[in-house]
Parts: sequence; C-alpha cells; structure tokens
Amino acid sequence: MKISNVEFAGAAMQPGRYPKLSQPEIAFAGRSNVGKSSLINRLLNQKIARTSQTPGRTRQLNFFTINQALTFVDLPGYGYARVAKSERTAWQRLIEDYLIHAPNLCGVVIILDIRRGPEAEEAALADFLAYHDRPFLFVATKCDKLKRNQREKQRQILRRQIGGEPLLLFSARDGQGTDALWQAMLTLTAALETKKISDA
Ligand SMILES: Nc1nc2c(ncn2[C@@H]2O[C@H](COP(=O)(O)OP(=O)(O)OP(=O)(O)O)[C@@H](O)[C@H]2O)c(=O)[nH]1
Ligand SMILES: [Mg+2]
Repeated sequence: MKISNVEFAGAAMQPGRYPKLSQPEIAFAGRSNVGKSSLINRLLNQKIARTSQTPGRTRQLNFFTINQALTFVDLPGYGYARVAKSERTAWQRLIEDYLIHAPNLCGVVIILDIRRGPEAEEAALADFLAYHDRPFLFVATKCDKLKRNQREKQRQILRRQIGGEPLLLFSARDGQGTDALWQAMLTLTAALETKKISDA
C-alpha cells in the first residue's frame, strides 16, 4: 500500500466516546510492551504512534487514518501488573466496549511476542472476538530476537498453541513480515465490505 497521508484522528478514554470516523478500522491488541505501537509505526513507515520502554504507555485508544481510507486503532496493552487494578479494569471495559460496538471495525490483529507465545489473556481475547463475530489474526512480533531456525521452531509451537490459526511473523526492527501483514489486513477490509453488501 502506498501511504501518502497519515493523520492522528483522535483518541478515546471512555466507553462510547469514540471519534466519529467512517473508514474501515483495524485494531491492534496485545499485552503491554509487546510492540503494538512499534508495529503500527513500521506499517505506516513513520513514528506516529508513541512507543516506550516503559510498559503501560498507551493508556487510551488512539486512531490513525491512512490515505483517508483506513483507520488503525492502537489499543492500550493489557496484563501489566504495575498499573492499579481499578485502572486495568477500566481499560479492559473500554477495550471490550470498543471491540463490541465499533461499527467500522473489520478485524483485530492480536500481537504476540515470538519468544513468549499466547497466555490466558490472548486465548480469552480470541474467544471474545469469535463470540462477537469479529475476525482476527495473530502476529508474532520481535522476530529479530530469534535466529532463523529458532524462529521456525517457535512458529510451529505457537501455531499449535493458537489452535492452528494463521500466524504471521513480524519485526518492527527489521521490517520482516510487513508486506504479508498489509496483505492480510486488506483481505479483512475487503471481507467486511462483502459482508455489508450481503447483509444489506
Ligand atoms: N527488537 C525488537 N524490539 C521491539 C520490536 N517491537 C517493539 N520493540 C520494543 O519493545 C518496546 C515496547 O514497544 P511498544 O511499541 O511501545 O509496545 P506497546 O505494545 O505499544 O506497549 P504499550 O503501549 O505500553 O502497551 C520498545 O522498547 C520497542 O523498541 C521488535 O520488533 N523488535
Ligand atoms: Mg503502545
């Protein structure tokens, strides 16, 4: 995809209060510090989403619109123990509310750390999305941290753990997987359009 324009299109801190946008949306979910914002920046070829060494950096939903045609939604990370429990619950409610109600959401990219794989939260998120009829795909990021043969072995292990779902390998550092991820996301947006037509 040729990116000619990316704009920050707003943020949401409370359920129900989302920027009013009309483009198809892709959301990026994953535990805190897994590399969601870095992945978005790599896909967009610019440092627009704020990244940090400190987990729990993204505390709101941030919306970025590309070529006025597609919106990326950077979700707050989950599973970070050093954030107060009340605040974690509030984020979770916000994320869930968005994932249930977003009218233009066509898919969710669930981001894993290649070295860590899915844990209870990822499984719960995938179940939640399936229940609400939201398409999702798994991406294992930070692949640059493993050597090629380790990476392949780990890919097999992770695929088994996610029940044979497709899994793309990615690195925000060296850019591997960027084209394949764009392709997969464009397939999700096309599927939403088709669904809208057949539901009409
Ligand atoms: N080696 C390597 N480091 C990465 C990669 N992606 C992210 N990082 C590093 O991981 C840390 C966290 O990255 P972020 O993109 O801020 O992670 P996040 O998931 O947005 O974090 P929160 O917003 O806090 O939930 C940063 O220090 C990044 O430089 C990658 O593909 N390879
Ligand atoms: Mg972030």
